[in-house]
Amino acid sequence: MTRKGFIFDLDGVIVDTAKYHYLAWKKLAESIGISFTEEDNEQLKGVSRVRSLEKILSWGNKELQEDKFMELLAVKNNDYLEYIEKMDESELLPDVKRVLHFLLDSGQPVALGSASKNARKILREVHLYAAFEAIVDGNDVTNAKPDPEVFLRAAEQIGVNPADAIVFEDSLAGVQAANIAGMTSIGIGNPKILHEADYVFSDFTEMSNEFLHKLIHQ
Ligand code: B16
Ligand code: MG
Repeated sequence: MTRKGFIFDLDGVIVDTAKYHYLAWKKLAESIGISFTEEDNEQLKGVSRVRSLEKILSWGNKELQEDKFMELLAVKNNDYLEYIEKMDESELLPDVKRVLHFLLDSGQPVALGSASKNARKILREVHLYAAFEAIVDGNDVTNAKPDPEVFLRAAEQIGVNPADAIVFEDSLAGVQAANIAGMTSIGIGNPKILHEADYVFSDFTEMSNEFLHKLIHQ
């Protein structure tokens, strides 16, 4: 048995912030005459803020000057921040705490690997900041998922080889990043979207402690 390490994505795995990203992107897209649906939002999950705006503009066949682009990024983030200012522990997704505490009680190193630049703020608001031995977020990486950089850095910081790292992810881009890194990928969400993952659970309530025990000891 080798030493394992567990890496959690944030948005969509620990907290359901996707709905807030959706509302903020929809408002922004529509303000510049681009329609934006929940299906569009699905394609932005795990995708960095800059890349998300680039995608929205390409869907609307629009190009912007650099300063306008930066202004819109700030507008979107300010709207998003207004939603997440009010977050508290009640917005943790079901059984996140059980899974996290099972791993911590079993002595497993646990890290966060998120594309979000707001990750540290959100973790503090839901009182989970101290649970993570390492936090790697959108401020620390230059390459967005599906590039494996965020997970490789997280594994390095908790001292585990990529092959011994297990990633929980809700986005296809994130599952692909974990796979490219050579890690075990566990999709949390829709199996149709996350079919490239090694395992998929609709949410953590479906994941037993026995399954976690097997991952630790395999
Ligand atoms: P921010 P994750 C990602 O977080 C979100 O899934 C994605 O929708 C968002 O655009 C990205 O963070 C950047 O977030 O604007 O807060 O920097 O799922 O990788 O935890
Ligand atoms: Mg996510």
